[in-house]
Amino acid sequence: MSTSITVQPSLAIERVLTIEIVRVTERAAVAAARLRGRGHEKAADQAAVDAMRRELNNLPIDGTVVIGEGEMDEAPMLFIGEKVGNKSGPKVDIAVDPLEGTTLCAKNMPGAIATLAMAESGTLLHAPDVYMDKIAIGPGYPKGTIDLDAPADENIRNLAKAKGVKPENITAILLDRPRHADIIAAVRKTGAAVSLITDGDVAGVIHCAEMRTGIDIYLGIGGAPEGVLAAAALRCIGGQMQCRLLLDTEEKRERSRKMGIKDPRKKYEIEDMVRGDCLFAATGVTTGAMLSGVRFAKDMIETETVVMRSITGTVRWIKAEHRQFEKFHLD
Ligand code: VTB
Repeated sequence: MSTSITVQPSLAIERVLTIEIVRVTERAAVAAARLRGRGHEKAADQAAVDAMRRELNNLPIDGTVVIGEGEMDEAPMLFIGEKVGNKSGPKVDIAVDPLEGTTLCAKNMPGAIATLAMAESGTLLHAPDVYMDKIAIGPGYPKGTIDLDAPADENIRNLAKAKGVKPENITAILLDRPRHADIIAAVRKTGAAVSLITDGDVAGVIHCAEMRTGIDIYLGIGGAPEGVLAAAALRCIGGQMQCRLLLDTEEKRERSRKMGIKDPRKKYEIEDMVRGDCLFAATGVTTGAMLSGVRFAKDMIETETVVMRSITGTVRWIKAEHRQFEKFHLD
């Protein structure tokens, strides 16, 4: 009788990629971090894009960017549809946000990250760069605890009930935008607390699944690409999320039709946005609630990355000390 374990080749490759993608977000984060606090959003973003693209092209994958920096004609690097990788591995979809929180980086404020998600080919939602209405909570609650179409106060009360606490013990996180005034008022009326962020709602959604952040629920409107990235993270660590694209003009509906969106009013669950197994990685650029930012020492660069894998639900927090930092200087 054989005791050997058969590992499906595709899974073995994917496991290796877990570590490979850490290098990709690390490089992007270091490149952006060099431009922290310089007031140049575009320059920091471009540095992150260039570094991420270079590293992606070294990976043993046959990858296609499905969420990227824009359409081919407007973004020369990591555009939607761009092929990345050295083609020696599996066909994968890739969602990237080389610098999530460009303003946070330019102003050296907390919470800028370099992030990407990778999934089996054909399984990531091709979300256009439009707004998306989102609601998310962490793992451990019965399905149906939240509903994107229910009023915010009802969601807060249902979540409190499911958690076994009073609404006063619930904290909601939202982007600090005038468009959220009504939701914020409704949440506060229940007695719950509101935590406001200026940017960076990929991390905002993930905070709901991290006990130590004290965040229970994400509410409000953010970017659709960021929504798919956050859904990939929740697919790995658990939680519930519902989203709807905000396609309020014919131009946006047409653009999304071209990207394969059939029903413009569809309410997406995590499994609709990330239809297969996935990996998610994020490296801190500036220090935030989730990750430490890049630290430049005299002869070392330190990074912190979180990397997740949906097949096993494993979450790794990787603190790296980079000593061959002349390589990074070349970026
Ligand atoms: C969010 C946030 C991003 O865009 O998606 C937000 O995660 C939504 O757009 O970091 P508005 O800024 O227009 O509200 C960012 O803030 C990036 O601009």
